Amino acid sequence: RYIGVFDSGVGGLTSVPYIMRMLPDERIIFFGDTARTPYGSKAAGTIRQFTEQIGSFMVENDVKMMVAACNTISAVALDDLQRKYPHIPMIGTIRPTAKVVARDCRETDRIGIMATKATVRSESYLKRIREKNPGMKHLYQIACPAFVPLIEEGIIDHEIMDLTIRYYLDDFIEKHGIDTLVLACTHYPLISGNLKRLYPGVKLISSSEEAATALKIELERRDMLAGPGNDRENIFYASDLSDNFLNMIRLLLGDDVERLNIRFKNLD
Ligand code: DGN
Repeated sequence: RYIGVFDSGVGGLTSVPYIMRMLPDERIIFFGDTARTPYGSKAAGTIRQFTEQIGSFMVENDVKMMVAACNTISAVALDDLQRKYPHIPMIGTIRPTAKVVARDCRETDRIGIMATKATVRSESYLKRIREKNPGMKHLYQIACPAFVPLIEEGIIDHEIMDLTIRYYLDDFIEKHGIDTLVLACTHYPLISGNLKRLYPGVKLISSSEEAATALKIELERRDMLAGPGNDRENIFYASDLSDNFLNMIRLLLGDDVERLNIRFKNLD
């Protein structure tokens, strides 16, 4: 059976290479809601309704586990989805990433959490990190809503992206003395090169990678790992087979898009 991985757009694709590397025998059904992205600036009720539609598509495909490779969905809608399908284990991005922050950072570290508006509004990261380690006092959030549309347009290695990063982060990092940035949106690993170049002393923690690590731990714990020789192929669905989606697949999974099983799926 497949692992269902989904995002509001192309961002969740950043978890896929990690999953492929860590779990080479697993097969993935990916769904990116590229026709309705971004979710990050939408109302909670809308995000829940869209997530429910993605969930039932995953259930139709009989997935054995789901990964919400999207912080916005994890913050706003994943608990509801898990209640609806209690028999399917679900992994989000926030709990695993918060656990790593609480475990690997010192209490004196000054943590900057970059995310969409919806994730920031939910305060999920603050709650989860403090649940794990109430001693972590220096937690600061910032919503960076302009990153997702620029990334979806492929505007990454360009001064417009650098200026946008500096617009959001220069003062934020300076004012709070940030030494660690949490990429609390699965699109943001795509600008980690820019971030490292602009703020070389700042450590980065990626929610895309932590979701993949959590998936591996959970599959092992539940004894649900696929055996070797799984000859199925990964399937990539999107609600709009846009150039951006294909470019992002090319960027993250290699040039040979023809060889991949890419399909259109409308959830409306
Ligand atoms: N990739 C999504 C996240 O991790 O929150 C955000 C995408 C969006 O809809 N803005």
